[in-house]
Amino acid sequence: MRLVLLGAPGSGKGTQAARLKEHLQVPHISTGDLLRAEVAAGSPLGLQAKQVMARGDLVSDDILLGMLRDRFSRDDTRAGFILDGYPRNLAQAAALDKLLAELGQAFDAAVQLTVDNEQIIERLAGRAKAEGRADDTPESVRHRLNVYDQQTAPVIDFYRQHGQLTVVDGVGSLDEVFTRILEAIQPGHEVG
Ligand code: B4P
Repeated sequence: MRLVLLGAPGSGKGTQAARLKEHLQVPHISTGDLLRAEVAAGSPLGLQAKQVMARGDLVSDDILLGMLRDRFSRDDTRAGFILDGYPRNLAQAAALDKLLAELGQAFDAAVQLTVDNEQIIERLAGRAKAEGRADDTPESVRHRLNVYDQQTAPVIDFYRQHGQLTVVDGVGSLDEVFTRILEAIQPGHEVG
């Protein structure tokens, strides 16, 4: 199974991807996690990304594509993947299509998790308390939501127009949302 998870910051992409990974037995590729690992390692790329991420802006398309290319060069992605956090703008959507075509692959579904902004702000305030992530400050969250509306929402429209979009209600318990995603991507299959 090859899945692309879409949705605003705090919509539950990372949370659900971790569960889907176990269920589908395919790797979870989170561009946010890849970037945070670079920041934690203090690599040149991480140093470049750190401030951009803390502000809630998007890191450059070139850096992201390089990271993604590198990750997809590993054998474990051949059987499938859950891509979380990419693409975040139309240029990245085009780059993903090109990369997958080069690899002779195509994704099965782009799943959008929908959650209203009020609930997103509440969730990320909760994570700020629990984890202290630099980009979960109220100011950065507001900015990330604007960036999402301006740059990522067009990606959703693009996949919708191409008949590749599956919309899933992201509000509810973790189990409820997980079940909805499985029903959407594997209609008729037992969730178990
Ligand atoms: P990401 O790591 O992708 O962060 P995110 O959008 O906040 O989503 P995340 O997956 O972590 O959170 P989730 O919704 O699961 O990106 C961080 C930054 O990295 C970006 O701002 C950007 O700077 C950079 N970046 C990443 N990808 C990039 C790209 N392609 N191009 C350029 N830059 C890029 O969970 C949020 C919270 O909600 C959690 O606390 C969770 O416990 C809670 N939650 C989840 N589901 C819930 C539910 N059903 N009910 C209640 N709470 C729930």
